[in-house]
Amino acid sequence: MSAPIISLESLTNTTSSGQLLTTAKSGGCASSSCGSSSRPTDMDSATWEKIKDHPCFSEEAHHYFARMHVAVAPACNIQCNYCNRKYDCANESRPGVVSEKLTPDQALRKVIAVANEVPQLSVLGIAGPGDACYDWKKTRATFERIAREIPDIKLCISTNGLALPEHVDELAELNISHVTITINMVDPAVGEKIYPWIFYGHRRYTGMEAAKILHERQMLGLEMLSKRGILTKINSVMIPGINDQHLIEVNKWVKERGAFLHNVMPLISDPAHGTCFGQTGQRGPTALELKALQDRLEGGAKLMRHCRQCRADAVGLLGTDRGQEFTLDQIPLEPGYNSGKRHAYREVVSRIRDDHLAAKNQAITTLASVSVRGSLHVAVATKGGGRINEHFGHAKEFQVYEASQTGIKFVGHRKVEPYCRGGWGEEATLGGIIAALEGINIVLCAKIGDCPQKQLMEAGIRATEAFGYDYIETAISALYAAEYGLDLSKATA
Ligand code: CLF
Ligand code: SF4
Repeated sequence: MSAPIISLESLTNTTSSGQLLTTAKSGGCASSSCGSSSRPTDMDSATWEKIKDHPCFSEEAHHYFARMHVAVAPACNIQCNYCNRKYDCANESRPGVVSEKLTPDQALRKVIAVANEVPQLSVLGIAGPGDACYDWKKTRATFERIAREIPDIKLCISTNGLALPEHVDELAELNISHVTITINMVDPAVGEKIYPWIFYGHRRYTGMEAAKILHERQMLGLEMLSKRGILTKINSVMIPGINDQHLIEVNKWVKERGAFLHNVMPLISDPAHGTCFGQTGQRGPTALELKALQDRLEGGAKLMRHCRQCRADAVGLLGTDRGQEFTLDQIPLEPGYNSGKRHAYREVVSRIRDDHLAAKNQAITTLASVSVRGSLHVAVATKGGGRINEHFGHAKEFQVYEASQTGIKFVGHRKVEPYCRGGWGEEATLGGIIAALEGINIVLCAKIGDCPQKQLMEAGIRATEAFGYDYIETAISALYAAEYGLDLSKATA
């Protein structure tokens, strides 16, 4: 049973911490277990404490919490064939994007300004725009300043791994709790097709020799982090014909060395980005190819499927980017940190989360009671909070879930151009949305007009607003039961 509705919008658009708390109280809570842990049963409490408010390391947390990146580290020590240095590091960022570079002091100013305005903020990451471990002095200075000012923010770093081993002790000292290493290969013969050169120990290396050094440093860095209990995520760029099959091997290696998550990201290759792969016509994988590989990797290192390949200066919930609201020219020169909004928001979320967990458990019971085995692919328009709370026409992405008798799994997202522009539906855009929704059975949204609904139906995709503002799992389990029929003897057992 869903709680009375507390929309994410009502939580984040209020202007004061007092209003946030009032919203929470007036919304009420259907769960009798407010404040209890919504920790998954298969996870120890120490790990849960580390990931429960990290939007990248926990799929569940990404419905509630936001990250921000500060682009303080422009230098890089390797060359990837999918990177053009005019743009941000493509290992942890959307290719073809240029971020506003900051000094550590400017970064601190920006983080304070964001923390005062974005209550969901829980993680500060440094993901370039070059390599954060190679450009270490600026990275370190930034982390130090921010930890002093906002001690409860989680610190996160992303690196290609070459300069990682020499900084692991400092990372531990600085209390950096989450590290991402991009590992695209464990065989230098594959590596030399991805990395033309590296710069290491004051020397430039090329070919197999370069790939071998990079591989050894990546493995060493990963092992050192695991030994110190720092959570690691491995990013791998899936490059069809070069490392797509090989990533199965990569998954095994990183699991054996203690990686917490493996995030396989699609290569985004565009001749206009001026990268080597863009110019040679190397293609990226389709959404279905990516999903097929991710499905093959199930059972190995745990997979991350909710990555949005964000910018090196991204701000906000994954899937939205408020970075443009916080450029240096728009933020106060000396903002004082006020923790009120962030703390009030956390209190609200801990209440909602318990209720959401109860709804999920109810959904699992419903699924298990269905008489016929089947599957359902559902695309959801959401603004966060785990609810169906976005209009079809406003959605910039749809979250995709796969339902079966055994549960409901988040399997990815599909980015789209919003259908609605200035109050009118764009016919041309609808064609693109229908193509992006390939393989989807049902679309769930808070509102949809007759016209797009009809055209989706003609393309074999049902769309409904009947579950608007419900929890995603509640709606999907009800649809699944309607589709495949409830076994009443099990349902009442
Ligand atoms: Fe940033 Fe990366 Fe930390 Fe997250 S992003 S440094 S782990 S806080 Fe997240 Fe963005 Fe994907 Fe990265 S969605 S690109 S995985
Ligand atoms: Fe570009 Fe990042 Fe590769 Fe460096 S590590 S070459 S910045 S993609």
